[in-house]
Amino acid sequence: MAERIVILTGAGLSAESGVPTFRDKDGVWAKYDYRDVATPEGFARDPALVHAFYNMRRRAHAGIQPNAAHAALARLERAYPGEVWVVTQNVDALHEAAGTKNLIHMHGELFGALCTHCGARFPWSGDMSLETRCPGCGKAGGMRPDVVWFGEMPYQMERIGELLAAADLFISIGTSGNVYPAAGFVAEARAAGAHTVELNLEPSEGRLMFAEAMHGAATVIVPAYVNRLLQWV
Ligand code: BV8
Repeated sequence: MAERIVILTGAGLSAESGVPTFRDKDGVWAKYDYRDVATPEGFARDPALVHAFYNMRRRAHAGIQPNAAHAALARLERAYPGEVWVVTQNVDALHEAAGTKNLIHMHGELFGALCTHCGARFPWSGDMSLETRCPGCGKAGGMRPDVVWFGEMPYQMERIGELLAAADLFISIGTSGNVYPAAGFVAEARAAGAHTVELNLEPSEGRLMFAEAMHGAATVIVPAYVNRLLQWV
């Protein structure tokens, strides 16, 4: 029986909650060039466009709910005798809403704000603009979404490395395996001797790295896999 389970999640986990993925045919990057809205250079070039992009996403996320896959992962954490950790690339708040506690947002959080003047962070659910004043230092012109853009270092990488080095089971769910360093976690888990499983709508870029795979919609295959894990406890 696995002692520590580390689960990497991506946009495919939230797709059935109505959150668009990034690289599917009608995904986010089909409508926006990531260099304009998800890089520090894009933010420096046109902050109003980037604020509009994230304001639109915050509003679109306001009414969404976690789905059966998020619920199954929260149930696994509650019922499994070993440690269960979720490392998500997603910036939505659906894992928290489903009850997951051991959670790392490696790409930051849509409902978080960061002041580039004073470094303070705040929960943020409304719109943001260049005129927005920092609740901490009071200055305008420095507030940004607390998300990790391309070329920026993802959060808690040291902690994630520790979790992967001690993982017995690594499960990757709903991610295309395009974005690093997240796409490299399966290799780290394998090197640590973990069993590696991919649960995804279709085989990902990293398909050959996984010892086991189940393909289908997350709301079907994730609860099924969690039931399999819990039947042995
Ligand atoms: C870093 C922001 C180094 C928040 C995101 C050249 C220049 C610059 C950088 C690079 C470069 N070449 C490589 C890099 C590194 C770069 C990278 O990997 N680029 C790729 C594109 C080649 N990575 C970075 O820049 C990272 N930082 O490397 O820093 C560094 C070192 C030292 C010091 C400083 C820095 C930072 C990467 C983070 C970028 N931020 N988002 C936001 O606005 O959301 S990335 C974005 O992609 C999201 O976070 C998303 O989560 C992530 C990954 O995408 P997926 O989640 O996999 O989503 P995708 O649509 O791709 O796939 C969905 C999958 O679900 C599909 O497989 C689909 O089949 C499946 N699916 C769909 N529906 C369902 C389903 N599965 C199940 N059920 C369903 N219903």
